[in-house]
Amino acid sequence: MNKYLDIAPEVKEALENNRPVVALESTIISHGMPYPQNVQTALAVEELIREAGAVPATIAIIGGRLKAGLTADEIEYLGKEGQNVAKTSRRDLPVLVALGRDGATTVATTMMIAHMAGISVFATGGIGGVHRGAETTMDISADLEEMAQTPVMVVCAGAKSILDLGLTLEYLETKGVPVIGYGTDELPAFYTRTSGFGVDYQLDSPEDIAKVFHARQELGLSGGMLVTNPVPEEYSMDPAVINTAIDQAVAEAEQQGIHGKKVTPFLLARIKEITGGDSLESNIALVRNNALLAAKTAIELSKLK
Ligand code: PSU
Ligand code: MN
Repeated sequence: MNKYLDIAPEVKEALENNRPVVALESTIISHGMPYPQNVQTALAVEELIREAGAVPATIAIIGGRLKAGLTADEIEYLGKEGQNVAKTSRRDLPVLVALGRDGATTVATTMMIAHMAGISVFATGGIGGVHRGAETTMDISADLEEMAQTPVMVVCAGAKSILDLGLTLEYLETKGVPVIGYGTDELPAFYTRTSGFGVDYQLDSPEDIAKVFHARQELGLSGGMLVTNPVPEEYSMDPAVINTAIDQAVAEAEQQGIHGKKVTPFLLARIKEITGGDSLESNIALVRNNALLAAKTAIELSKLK
């Protein structure tokens, strides 16, 4: 085992006995939602996964230690500190480990640490991707490169149109990452169930998702798989409202010269403000929905191993 990694006892026991485990990220806690909803959501999602019959493993870096599985106190700490905790992508890992610092893990680093721990299913809200205007800014999230090399399944609600969804799909195709629609043949756009872009494959059961991922593992293919799960109907937002808010936020980011790792948190926070907080309710509902699908899929996957 990696000497920098701590696996929580409950998670370790589940992994040793081939019981289903679902990884969860922490950037969504520190940078993706306001306090206290971030902590409430993180704890509720863990509970939901337990009720479904799997074990949750929220991932972060605490005092330079890579953690697979956090205590409620650690989740509370990450939520309360918010933006004070470093948003940690692949390039930041060695720095935080060497200097003993804290970090909130993005999709990329959560995949890395999940894989080190032996966890193959991970639930989140949305992933990073190719940003609008990337042809000049070259802003492409490290999440995509991680999907290309690390064998973890990521269950998300598609991608927000703060990204260029078409280019994001092209990138994933080039890198050999299967994009699955759960019960849909269209890529969901996070707050809304449709985007106008098709996915590679529609699968209609956790069992089929598990079978595809298992085959990918047995074939020895590198990289992960993206499962996109539409936000529940009753929580989906009016496309006109959300798209206007996104366009405004993207324009402001450009005017203010926001770049690098600040772009995504800036856009998420502005969208929340512009929609008067309406987007938060939908955000929480889709994270819960993804956690449940991930738990069911992890259960099916454990039957195949
Ligand atoms: N998209 C969301 N909510 C989030 C993120 C993305 O809807 O919280 C976070 C995730 O942790 C993701 C990260 O991995 O932002 C991507 O950041 P960047 O675009 O800087 O790679
Ligand atoms: Mn970026």
